Amino acid sequence: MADFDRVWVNAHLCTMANGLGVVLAGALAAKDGRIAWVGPRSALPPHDSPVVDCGGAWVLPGLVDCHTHLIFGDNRAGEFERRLAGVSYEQIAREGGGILSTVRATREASEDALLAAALPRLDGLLAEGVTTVEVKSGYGLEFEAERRMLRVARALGRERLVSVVTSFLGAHAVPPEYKGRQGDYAALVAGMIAPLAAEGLVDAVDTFCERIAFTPAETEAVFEAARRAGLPVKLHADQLSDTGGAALVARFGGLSADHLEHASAAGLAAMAAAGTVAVLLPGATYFIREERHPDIAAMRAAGVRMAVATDMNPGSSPARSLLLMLNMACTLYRLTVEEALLGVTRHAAAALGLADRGVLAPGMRCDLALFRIEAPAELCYWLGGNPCAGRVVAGREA
Ligand code: DI6
Ligand code: FE
Repeated sequence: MADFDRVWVNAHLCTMANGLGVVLAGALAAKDGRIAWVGPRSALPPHDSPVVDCGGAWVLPGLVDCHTHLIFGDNRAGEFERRLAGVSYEQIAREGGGILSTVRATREASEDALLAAALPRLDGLLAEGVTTVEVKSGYGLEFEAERRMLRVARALGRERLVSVVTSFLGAHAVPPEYKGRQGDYAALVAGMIAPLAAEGLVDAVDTFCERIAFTPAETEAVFEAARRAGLPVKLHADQLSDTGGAALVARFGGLSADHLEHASAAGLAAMAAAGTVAVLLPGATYFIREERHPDIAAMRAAGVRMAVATDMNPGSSPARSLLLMLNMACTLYRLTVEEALLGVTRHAAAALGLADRGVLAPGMRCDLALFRIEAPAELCYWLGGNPCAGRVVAGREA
């Protein structure tokens, strides 16, 4: 008699084990928070464990949003109106608006206020079946404010049934007090990493390598500090121009390169060789009306794994729905349904360096998302609406 804690039956499975890895009329069993058995219900071993009837729902691995800035003060709806009047995202940034206006609002906010503002944004993702979310700092741009953001990120993981993975993004923009001294600020950011890591606040280090942000040399200085602290790196890379970001993060064996609208084929090939995941952020392409799209054909040809995320932030991608990003990844970037769903499960987990989730297989975390749909394609098809019928996190029903 098999010894399970709980068994889910009457479900169609997207195991994501080999492409979608569909198992019709499937079953899945958990033990100690891990998947103990998965397959066709007809082959389920005898057991006397509690059973959950999924009512014909489709079950995927819990969704992973691998790129968010969901902790921030205020919002930038006013800036949105200015851009509707023709002012560019870059122009606003050069005027000291953009990221820096969110920095001012974030620095003024208390930890409690930041947490209270972030919770409903997180709850919207959880309601869609997200069980792991990456949360970046990057709106503090000074030690205590960056630390406060990372503490709030950790608090989110205590307040909700979700895994929170943090990325330190001190090198997101140059704060006003360092205007004209960008290199000094990059050195300050590099010096923040060890003390923040010593407090257990940092899982990875990210940087915005771009002509309106940090140079490749400054990015390397931050990455060297991450390496000394034993932390993996990832990069906002080649979003508005080709700065060689994709090849740079690949050279550091980085977890991911994110955005990539302007990444070269050589940069993408370097990513493939390094196993660096491409994180596609169609919400940003759409919202700032970037005409250039990431070179999906080159990613496919090079064998780069592709993830899809919200990039939830108040400036370039106020996207609060990971499911809508699935549609945008297919509609804007022409990803297939299989590529898009891998992008929010298995490949998104890889972009966070997590090998214990994103696939329904024995030994993996029992993180599940249940959907009332007739076929997996519906998750990429609908614009709006939420077919999520439930979540399971480490074998616990959320
Ligand atoms: N690239 C982006 O699109 C966001 N950060 C980054 O490095 C923008 C963040 C913001 O505008 O607040
Ligand atoms: Fe981002």
